[in-house]
Amino acid sequence: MPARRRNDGLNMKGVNAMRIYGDTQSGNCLKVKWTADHLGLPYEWHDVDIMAGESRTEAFLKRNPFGQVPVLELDDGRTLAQSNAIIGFLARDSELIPADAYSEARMRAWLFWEQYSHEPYIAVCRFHMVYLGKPASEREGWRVERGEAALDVMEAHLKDRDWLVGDALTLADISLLAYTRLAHEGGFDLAARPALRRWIAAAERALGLAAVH
Ligand SMILES: N[C@@H](CCC(=O)N[C@@H](CS)C(=O)NCC(=O)O)C(=O)O
Repeated sequence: MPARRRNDGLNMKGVNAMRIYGDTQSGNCLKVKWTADHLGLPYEWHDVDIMAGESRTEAFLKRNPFGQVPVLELDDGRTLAQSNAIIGFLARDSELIPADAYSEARMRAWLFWEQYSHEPYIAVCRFHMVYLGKPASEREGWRVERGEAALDVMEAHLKDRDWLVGDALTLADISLLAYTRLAHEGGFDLAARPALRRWIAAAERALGLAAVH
């Protein structure tokens, strides 16, 4: 069977820039920005104020019926939602995806884990505090517990590794960096998690981001 071609025929480095619809306070959106920036892909950034309902307008819902950012819009008008799907698309055939099939699968396992076992707890606690202005004491206990457990899993995994998968930055690091580096804004404390703090600093350096800690 011939090897599958991953190029869809679009020239991502072409003249017409793609558009990213997002909120620069949102980790899900920043994953997409960091990936495009790291790969040197040209894009136009369009700010969407989710608190003002801009992700629920008729025009926006045509781009993403779920009414959420981020959304990628290609120069031919096709759109793509879901942060981890978008970064996978942008980074196809790049060094951000391990070449070896098993390592690539492990990287994708972290992306699924991020959306099911990390983001709903850490990012949502942060949403309640940063966007809705609630104090840490009003966070939902079950959500806090699962967020703490997710951070513990990462701390244990990174204890004797520099990166989540293999020996270089991959999409797994980009995806998980987004809300882990902002965990304190959701009331989580990384002080007793030295491996996580070291990994955050290394990933921020690799992406050229100013440190948040
Ligand atoms: N699973 C989605 C989650 C996207 C998401 O939750 N987006 C939030 C901002 S971080 C949003 O647009 N919320 C507005 C709304 O739901 O109305 C992804 O990874 O892209």
